[in-house]
Amino acid sequence: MAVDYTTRDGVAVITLNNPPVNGLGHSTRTGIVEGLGRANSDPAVSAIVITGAGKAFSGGADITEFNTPKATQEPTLHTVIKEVEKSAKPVVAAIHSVAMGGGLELALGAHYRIAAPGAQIALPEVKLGILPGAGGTQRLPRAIGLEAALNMIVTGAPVLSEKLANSGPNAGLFDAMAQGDLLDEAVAFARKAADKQSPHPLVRNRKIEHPNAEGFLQFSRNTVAAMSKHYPAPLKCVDAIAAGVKQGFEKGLVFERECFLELVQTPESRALRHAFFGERAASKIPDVPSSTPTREIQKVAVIGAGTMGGGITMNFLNAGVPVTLLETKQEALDRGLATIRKNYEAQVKKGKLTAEKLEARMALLRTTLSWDDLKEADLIIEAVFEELGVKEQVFKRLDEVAKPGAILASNTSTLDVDKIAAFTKRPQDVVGLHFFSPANVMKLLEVVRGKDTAKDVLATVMQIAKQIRKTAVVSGVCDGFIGNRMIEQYVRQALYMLEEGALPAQVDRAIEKFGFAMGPFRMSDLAGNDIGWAIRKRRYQEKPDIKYSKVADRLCELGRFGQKTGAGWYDYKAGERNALPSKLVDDMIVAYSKEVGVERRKISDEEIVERLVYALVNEGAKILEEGIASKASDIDMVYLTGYGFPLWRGGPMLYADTVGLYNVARAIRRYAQQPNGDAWQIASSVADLAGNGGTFN
Ligand code: T1G
Repeated sequence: MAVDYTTRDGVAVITLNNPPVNGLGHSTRTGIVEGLGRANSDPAVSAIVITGAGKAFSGGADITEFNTPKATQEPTLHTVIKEVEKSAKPVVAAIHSVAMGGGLELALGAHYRIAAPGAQIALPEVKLGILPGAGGTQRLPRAIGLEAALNMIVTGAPVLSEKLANSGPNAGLFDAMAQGDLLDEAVAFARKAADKQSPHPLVRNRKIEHPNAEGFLQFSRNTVAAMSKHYPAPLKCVDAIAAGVKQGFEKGLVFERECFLELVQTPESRALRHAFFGERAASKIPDVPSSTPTREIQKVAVIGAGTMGGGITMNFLNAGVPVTLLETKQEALDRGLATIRKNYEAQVKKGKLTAEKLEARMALLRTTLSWDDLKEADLIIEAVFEELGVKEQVFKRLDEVAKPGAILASNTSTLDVDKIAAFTKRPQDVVGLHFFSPANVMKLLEVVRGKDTAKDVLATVMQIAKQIRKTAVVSGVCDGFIGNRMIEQYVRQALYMLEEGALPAQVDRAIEKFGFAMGPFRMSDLAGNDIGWAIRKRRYQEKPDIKYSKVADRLCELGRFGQKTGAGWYDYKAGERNALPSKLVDDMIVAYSKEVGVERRKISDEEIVERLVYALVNEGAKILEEGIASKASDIDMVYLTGYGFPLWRGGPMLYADTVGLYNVARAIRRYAQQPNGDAWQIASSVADLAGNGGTFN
């Protein structure tokens, strides 16, 4: 049973014991109800304490049970909370560390609550695309007041327990804050409560005090509607709270339940839950057990103080890890240092960083021109010029200088990590750490595992990634790893569609309406069209048999590299960044179609979205088949955190599951019959899953 029961000084102590976060799964819920029954029928017991073992009071309902029979199997959380409220003997919730979601709702059903300071208190359901489904929208406003409760529920943001003690118009959430041992104080509190006359106080009986509830709720509805365009849950939170204010507790509870059942089925909620678990699953590498010992990383060195090297350095400084930054020339070092300082100063200006924190971070940074200063480093990351010869020099030098056991990482985005590892006598210590620009902002980190990369190296870099707050996804060695290999097919389709009849602004508008942060052409103008040009030229050499549209080369031959040259696929006014459709480019595209003899036709937005997104899905499926990625959710995490794929759609692979692989396969087969159809070699797993009704996730 996921609950322990003991008695102490005539007080029953019910301890939730369902690691890792005391999720309120069916066995935990059953244990609580049985504990309450036992306590109430034991004459030697005068009061009851509910508390949590381990690192949380409770992290809420067990999300893994959602949309399974267990989620609604009695005793449901509603039943548990009703049993708590009905208990003749006073129930005290003793909260430490974390009380979230259903965990907080359980505590709201208790007669009294006592908390240790520093506990994270939240109703984060909205972040999973649902809303508190066990009375949170009805009890929390009665505990801490309408405005504070609505804010917590709509944002899902945690609040520290000490901020919720006896405060606000409704006497606050906690009856006491523990000064010493939480359980001792909770038992003592419970014994005193037992002396009080029953019935013991219930949050549900409190009134919601507000001078103008209707006006506040209307204002909230307008504000929330404006900021939650693609997500239905936040507005439902407001509606459920409003129902309780207007129609009373019981009716509010019924309405909350209806909203919950509606939201938990939505694709948005499925996507958000998928991302929640996908983020955590990414750090688990199938053949690297979580018990794998990790190497101590105290000192980091970065080679190259350019845009990437500087951004990478900042990640470690932000996590309090000292960095030695190596360059070949003093002016490059000075420039890099100045850029890092400027980035921090911008944060200070925005109030996101204090001046003293800025200096503390800069104090962790040492710069040097001498390779000898790297010999103490535990982890060395090179971010030098993206050319194999340059990497060879760097890794040969590192092999001489770095101490045994140092992890040698390359920030390469396109080169073969196995080739780089082979430049050293210690390939087992070499790994790819592919940061995404700007490296101090983008959450995604592709960890590229060479064939010789040691398991403890992988375990170590996954741990470091968590420390620097990155979403790390392990990729095998292939051209472009996971993200760039897929985006290449996406761009290929985008260029073909220009040739066949579309124009840049239409393609971008269609995919941005689908939800991408930026379409392929605006993105290319931002990153620099010359970057793709260089990669294509290499590709033409390496894979002469693969056909590409040359329309992008025509653009580059005009020197139109994008924002950095003031013109690319779009025109840009001097010093401005908004993309203006360019007649010159559109005419060039039309002329190009004629040159290659392609009859231009009207291409629908639907076709644009299908060809761009299914190009990702199809390549992602091949990446899974080849074992480059170990799970579909890893591919989704790459696209959600590194490529601006809309979070409410859960990533390309989950989106394909949602559309249905049967339909994805049909569309791919249709496009394979069209001009440029040779790009559509359907992945065998897509064909198989389409045939047997399977899904990626
Ligand atoms: N259900 C199932 N598993 C959970 C879980 C949950 N609620 N919360 C965490 N886990 C797993 C997680 O997947 C990971 O698993 C491990 O616990 C450690 O998590 C009726 C319906 C609680 C602040 O949204 O915010 O209640 O990878 O790495 O950094 O109204 O987990 O080890 O196998 O995040 O210390 C509402 C979600 C649920 C809270 C702890 N509750 N969890 O953070 O550890 S819906 C939430 C968190 C609900 C009611 C509704 C965090 C945490 P694994 P972790 P952490």
